[in-house]
Amino acid sequence: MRFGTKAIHAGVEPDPTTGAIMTPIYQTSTYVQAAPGDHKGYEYSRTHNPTRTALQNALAALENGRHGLCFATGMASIDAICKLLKPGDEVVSTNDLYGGTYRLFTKIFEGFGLKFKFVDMGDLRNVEAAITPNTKLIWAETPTNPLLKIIDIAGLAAIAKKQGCLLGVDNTFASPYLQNPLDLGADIIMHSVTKYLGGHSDVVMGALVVKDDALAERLAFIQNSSGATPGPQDCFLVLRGLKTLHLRMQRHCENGAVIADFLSKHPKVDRVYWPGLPAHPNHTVARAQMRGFGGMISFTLKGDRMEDATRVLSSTKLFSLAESLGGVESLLGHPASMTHASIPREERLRNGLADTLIRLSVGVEDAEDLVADLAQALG
Ligand code: P1T
Repeated sequence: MRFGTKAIHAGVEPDPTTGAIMTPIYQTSTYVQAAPGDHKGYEYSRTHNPTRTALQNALAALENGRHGLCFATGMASIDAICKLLKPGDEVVSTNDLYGGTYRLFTKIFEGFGLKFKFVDMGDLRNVEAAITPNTKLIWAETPTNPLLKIIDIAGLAAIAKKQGCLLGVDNTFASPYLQNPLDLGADIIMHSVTKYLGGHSDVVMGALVVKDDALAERLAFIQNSSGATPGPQDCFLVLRGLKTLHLRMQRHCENGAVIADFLSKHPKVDRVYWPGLPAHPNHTVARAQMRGFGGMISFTLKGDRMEDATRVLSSTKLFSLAESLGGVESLLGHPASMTHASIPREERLRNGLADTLIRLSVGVEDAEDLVADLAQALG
């Protein structure tokens, strides 16, 4: 099955009791048993829920995995991965990553004895240099949030295999439409489902997809034990969103290309970060491992003045100033004060995240209108 067909059909069967073509919202906490242990595969909705099962199967199919696991938020899914580890274990993570992930690693799990090293994964020698016998997980986001760096997943997988550790990839910015990390050798894919998979800015959710049965069993144990699972109504909304994932992503990519081109030529714009630009430092890797370049773009203004950035951030009419990304409507954000405020300023600056950086989540509106909006805000 090709991607668009899978987006519509994979994991979803007509409801066995009525034939309903759309998976019902099984709004129930528990399931009646005929005798102790005599049930239809469902006992309690923290552990299993039919609406969630359909979504988990759909996500596994879209990522070419065998098992999908949904969580209440993207952060809860990364939290579950960290719970695979034990005190003394080390994680080598990319240094450009979502601020909430950095916060979870440094403010929660360091306190439980895990050790995190943040390195620039643009050069894989930095990863090799950070590895010790205690390294149990390599954690990558690609494209990274918010600098849109592209990391060579197959190269990382070779390092992880040599070390005998897990490779986890946050595939939120790409979505399975643009890239499938399991096919490139990753062990775990993570998604903030909140973003492109949900696609309509009406759900907060996370997911993991894996191939390995034993790893899936351990993660399902953590999912059930820690209990950060999503409700059936949210699972239904994401099942509905998935049916147009391929159509939305096509338009996100087309609009992304138009806006990256517009910004690159604008006299007031300094740097444009979008992996589809031939001048992007990781463009070759992006071409090799992605099927398109997506709708996330960051940029800075000439002169690097905060008041200029603030004026742009406050002047758009179609791009709404808000956290999050991946919905049908265009958003713009200021990472330094919003999504990445939990990373200390010196560390942000060291990693190339300027105070004046503006991040766009380009939606699926008409590109001409989006360009006109940015033109008036920059003007
Ligand atoms: O918000 P939540 O569903 O818990 O997902 C966290 C998360 C994980 N990974 C990446 C790459 C993310 O971008 C996010 C959430 N990001 C934003 C809210 C944002 O605006 O960048």
